[in-house]
Order: sequence, then structure tokens, then C-alpha cells
Amino acid sequence: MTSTSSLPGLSSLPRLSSHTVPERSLLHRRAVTETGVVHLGLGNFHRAHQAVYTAAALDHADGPWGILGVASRSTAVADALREQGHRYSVVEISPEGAQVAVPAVHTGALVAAHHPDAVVDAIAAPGTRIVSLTVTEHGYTFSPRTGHLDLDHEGVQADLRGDAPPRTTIGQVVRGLQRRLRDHATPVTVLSCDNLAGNGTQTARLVREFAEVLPRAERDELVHWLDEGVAFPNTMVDRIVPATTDAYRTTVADHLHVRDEVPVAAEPFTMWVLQDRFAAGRPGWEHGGALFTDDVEPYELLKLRLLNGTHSLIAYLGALDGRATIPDAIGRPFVAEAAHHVLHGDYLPSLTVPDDIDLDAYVAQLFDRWANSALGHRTRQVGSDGSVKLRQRVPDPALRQLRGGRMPHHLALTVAAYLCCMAPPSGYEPGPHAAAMADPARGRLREAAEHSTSVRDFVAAVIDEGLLGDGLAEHSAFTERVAELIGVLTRHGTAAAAGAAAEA
Ligand code: CS2
Repeated sequence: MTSTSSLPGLSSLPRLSSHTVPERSLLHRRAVTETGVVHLGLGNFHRAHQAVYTAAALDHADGPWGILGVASRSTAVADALREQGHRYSVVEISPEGAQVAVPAVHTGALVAAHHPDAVVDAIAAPGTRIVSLTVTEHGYTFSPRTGHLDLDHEGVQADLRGDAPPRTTIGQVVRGLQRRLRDHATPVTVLSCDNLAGNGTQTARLVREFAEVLPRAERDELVHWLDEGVAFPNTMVDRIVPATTDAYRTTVADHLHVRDEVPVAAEPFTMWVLQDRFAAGRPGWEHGGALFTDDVEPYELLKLRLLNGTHSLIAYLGALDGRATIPDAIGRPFVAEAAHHVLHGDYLPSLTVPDDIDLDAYVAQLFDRWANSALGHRTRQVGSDGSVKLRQRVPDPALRQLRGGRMPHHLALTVAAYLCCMAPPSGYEPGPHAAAMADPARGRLREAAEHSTSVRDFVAAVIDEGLLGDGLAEHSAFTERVAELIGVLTRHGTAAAAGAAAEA
């Protein structure tokens, strides 16, 4: 979420623009005019990740890789980018200090909710070679229970009716592809850059599921063309990117002597691993350090489980312990210990570590990254949307342990702490950081809690309803363990619950 500045001191500075940006801070110097990428999800992550790799590619060689950024609803970033000639700064924050750079790769910015037709037009434009996505787990409109396209979702239903421009991401992609097929059938790549396991494969499946329920006259040719003309590579993306605050606007002002309303902050670490399956070419992202490989899955699972999965536990325990930020949370010895346990004991056994990864160094680096206090990454940011995030992180490793006869105590603790943040049992006060977490399932979870006669019933109800997919319902011991840990947590506190998970 990016809000605009409230700092009066900055108003006397010139606004960041193509004229005021100091040359030394540009990541590449030649102006990019041709738009080859339509990016859905103009949030901070995209601007600190893909855009920076694209700047490195364009610094190496010119190409038609300008990016049209599409925000879904929020106007703040798109408006500011237009006012700033599509320039913004990336503030790289490490304990040693800040560095500021400007990736000038965007050729346009629009808001889908205001110009829904323009999104379809852009995806269908012959010059578009890549449609990339960072719409968060929540943006894929899959049913948490089945993982399939949620045909009960109002937005999906409206987009399938097709009597108005599409509003969901999958609807926009399919309607854009449909138009593309009708107008010229030039191949294109749809590139998911979200934290979903097999993100390309999942996106291809959701797109196909949408196409398959269209009326027959629209369906057959489109489904065929999805196989022939559209590529959906898998990718692993990694960079910790917090929400923008005034502190980062001040840092930009100090470094560049301009006012940037929409800078993004990011840690120094960045990683991108992609399958090299593009239907219409791609930027030379390897010049920014991206790794191309046929087998992305081991990297994806490594990151999704060790980083994201552990991150969730740190965020929920930390928030319940009154910690506003991830560095504050991991600074609590019992949280750090629980993070070690979940990472080594519950997530690691479910992975094959890629040959080129030095596991000890990777794990040590994760703990350093979480401890980056200058970054101020918030527990409430990582804890938001748990109902869609945990579905990607917890069930597979948990089922693997349970089927092997072992209880994944720290995955149970992750779910227990999440449920305490969302729908606390009466008498337990989870505090402001938990209350600030946004989650589409919060209302549903609260209702389930109100209709349950015990914590055990509540946990059983949410697991049976498919909050974590449909496999865990068979393992009542997991439900029991989550309920027990909620009991310890609400009666004796978060440290005691972590202790109970570790002792078992
Ligand atoms: C975090 C991620 O919010 C979350 O769920 O785990 O956003 C994480 O910071 C990024 O995936 C890091 O690459």
C-alpha cells in the first residue's frame, strides 16, 4: 500500500521527473519508448524487482521492453507515476545505509478499475509480448479448498457473463487473450511473479478453467490457442519489499534532492529464477542476475517454504507478542527458535535443495534478512491474506509429515497463531498488529468461531471447510494439535505456545 506524502518539508523540492532525475542515479540511460510488457499489479514488489531487472536488461541492449503498469484499484501510484514521467526511485536499505536508484522502464500507468477496457486492449495489442502479474495470492480467484478457479466468486461470474469489461485478473487475461486471438493471434507469454507453487502452471490452469466454461462458440478455438500460442513459464521471485513510508521519501530527498511521492524500499538481496519458455522473446533479465533454468520448482519450493512459510510464523507469533515489525519479532529469542524449528523440522524435509544452493548459507542469510531492522517490514503486512497464503505454504509439507507418522508441531503452531490473529477465542486480546491484518476470510472465520461450541470444533470447522485445502481434514490429530496450541497460547501466551510446540 502506498499513500502519498504528508511531509511539508519536501514540498519546496522539485518533483522527480525525467528532467530532474540525476543521471548518476539512473539504472539505464537510454529512453525506452516501445511497450512490450503489460504488467498487472503495479505495487511495490514489481517496481523493486522485475522493473530493476528490466532496467539492467535495457542497460545491456535496447529492446521493445517498456512496461505498461496496471494498478487494479488504487490510483495513488499510477497518478504519481504519470505526474513524474513514470519515474520513481528504489531505496535499497541495509544496516549499512541506503542507496537510491531510478529504473526508468515504465511507459505508462493506468488503473484497471477506471479503465477496464484499456487493460483488455493492452493485453491484445500486437506489440505486447509479455503479460506479467504480481497480483498477490489473493488476486488469482482460486477456491482455497480446491485450488480451482472459484466459480462462486462474484467477480469471476460477472467476467464469465462478459456483459461488462472484466474485473478479475484471470478474467482480464482471458478476455485480452481472446481479443488477441481474434485480431491477430500473435503469440504471447503470461508470466506470473507471485508466490504460488508452480505459479506458471497454476495460472495456465486457471486461465484454461475460465476458458473452458465459456460458451462453445468462444471456447474451442481459444482453448486450442492457449496451448499453441501462449506460454506460462514458472518463476521464483524473491525480494523483501516493505510498504512505502515518509521515511523513504525523506531518504530520496536527501540523496537525489527531488520529491518522489512513490519511492519503493527494498532489501539489497534479490533473486529471480525463471523457466526460459517465452512465446515472443524476453528482456535479457540475466543481465540483472536472473537465473534461467528448466527446473524452477526446487527453487520455488525452497523459497516458498523456507522464506515465506517461516515468515508467516514469525509474523503471527510476533504480532501476538506485540511486535510491529519482522525484525522486532525475530529479535525475540522464542520467535527465532520457533522459526528455526519450523524451517528445519517441518519445511526442510519436504524439499530437494537445488545443487547450486549452499543450504547453511541460504538459511543464515534468511535470518539476516529478517533481522534487517532498517527495513521495518511489518508483521501486519506479512500476516495479511493468510487464508490464501497459508494454503500455498502449509498443507503439502504438513501432509507429508503426517503421512510419515510425524506431527508437524510448528506448522500446527503457525495455523494456531494465525487463527488467534483472525478469530480469537473470547477473552483473548490479540492486539493491534493482528487487528490490522487484512484477510478476505476474517469475517468467515469469526462466524465459524461464534458458531462453535469449543476451540476444537472451531478448528475442525475451518479445516473441514477447506481453509488449508482438502487433505488435512482426514488428520484429526493435526486439528487436535492446533486446538491445543490455541489453548496454550490464549491461556499462557505466545512464548508458552512456542515452548509447547518445541517440547512435544
Ligand atoms: C511475505 C512475502 O508477505 C509475505 O507473505 O512472506 O511478501 C516476502 O516478503 C516475499 O515473498 C520475499 O520475496
